[in-house]
Amino acid sequence: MATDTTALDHEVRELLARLGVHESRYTEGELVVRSPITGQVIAHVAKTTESAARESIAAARRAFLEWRSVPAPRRGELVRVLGEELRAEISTLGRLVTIETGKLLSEGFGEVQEMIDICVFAAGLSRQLAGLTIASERAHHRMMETWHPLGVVGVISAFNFPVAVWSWNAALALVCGNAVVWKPSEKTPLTALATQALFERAAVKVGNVPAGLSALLVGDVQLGEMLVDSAQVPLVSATGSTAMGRAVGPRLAKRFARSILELGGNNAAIVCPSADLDLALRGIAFSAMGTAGQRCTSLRRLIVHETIYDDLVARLKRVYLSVGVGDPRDSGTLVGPLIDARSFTGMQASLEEARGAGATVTGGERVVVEGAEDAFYVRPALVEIAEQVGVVKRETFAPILYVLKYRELEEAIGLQNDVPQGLSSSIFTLNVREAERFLSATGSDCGIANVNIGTSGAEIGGAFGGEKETGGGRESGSDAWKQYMRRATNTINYGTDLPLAQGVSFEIDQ
Ligand code: UN1
Repeated sequence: MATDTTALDHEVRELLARLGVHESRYTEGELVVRSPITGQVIAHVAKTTESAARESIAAARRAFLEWRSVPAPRRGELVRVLGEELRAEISTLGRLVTIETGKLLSEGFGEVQEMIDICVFAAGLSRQLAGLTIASERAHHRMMETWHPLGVVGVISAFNFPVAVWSWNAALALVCGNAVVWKPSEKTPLTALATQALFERAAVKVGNVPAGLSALLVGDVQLGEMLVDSAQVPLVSATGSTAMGRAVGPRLAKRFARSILELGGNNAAIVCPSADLDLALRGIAFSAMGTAGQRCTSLRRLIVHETIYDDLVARLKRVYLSVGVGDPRDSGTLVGPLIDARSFTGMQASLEEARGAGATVTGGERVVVEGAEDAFYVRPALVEIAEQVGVVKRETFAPILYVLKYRELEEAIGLQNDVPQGLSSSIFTLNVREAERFLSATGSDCGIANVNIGTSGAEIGGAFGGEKETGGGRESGSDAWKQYMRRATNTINYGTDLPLAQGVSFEIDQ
């Protein structure tokens, strides 16, 4: 397999120009951007200075003060038009996602589709930001909840979903009446610049959108820290490693700011004796090898019943040894590159540790792609291991699938839950008792629990996030929007008396 390196930076220029990003933004800066497809430099992006970042946050605050008074359905119109802009550019932005992250083209397009989906959801939601009316214990009184805009929402996103995660937060935050300041991963500033340009295009089309309502901070960790520490930012939504969350969470808590944390996952699937193995195999393959194992929802542990273990593992090995590894733009490829050298080293270290614990490893070695010698392609690794030792309990952001054997469902659920993370999980079974047990209070302890599908590839309609070291945050669908608003409880007296709650008496002479 050969990859044409010369065409890549040329194509990046064309895509960015079409998406409305001015050349000076990506040719003259000090932030060096590489494509994991070839490892070659594709852009030099200007970093946001600290004073410019401060000004962006202040401008977002000013924009919020106007935006909060715009009726929510009109705010929804901006998000609807943003969705249209994304739809018009799905192949352009999708391709740029592929070039910048190394994910397959269908996944690059899928990521933009996920942005469109959340825009549609949020536009509808803009007419349904509804609060409860609650029965009052007092005569001629009414109680209700009103949801008000919150302020400037900070978004810190990771390289692997460089734009979709922003959109989950931004689409909701904007219809809820907030401004958004975004610090994307320093590995993926180009797709962020393009998304910001599309936002600006939508804002011009809609008209009367306050300047600075959505802003981008490009650069290092210090810029994210400015969001975390700014008194003008009441909520920060941060996606990344558990280590990042450990740094960010307490700093936000210290100033009583809100956080939505989406941190590490260590997702498992249980395969029961009754499972449809053809279906399970496809579900496992996509979740474990898709996006080269670089989703927070990637399948990392497989817990297989002893009676089907040999059959399933033999079939999985064939898939692992034959799956197409290479340029994600090629139609024969299912596994693209790792994001960088560090990721490769981390993967090899975990495999070494597993071998030391007696594991049998299939795959996992570097794959050299002609013309892409500076890139890091690997054959995905299937690791048979007897016990859930330390390395299995850690998240390695690479395509490693640990396979464990079980006898009783109880034991399988125990293994599934016995890790510090709690994002996604699934069970493959045709037995309704097993499925329902897995979904019950004594089953999976994760934020996402599926039956007969893999752990990754969630739709936007549900709340997305997980428990324990995954951070507890929920983004995207369901009622996640409530986190982007502040709740006021209102009690209204439309009578002529003033009865006090709980029967309290307080009579004054008048
Ligand atoms: C992530 O990896 O950070 O459920 C997000 C999924 C995608 C989102 C993943 N819809 O796999």
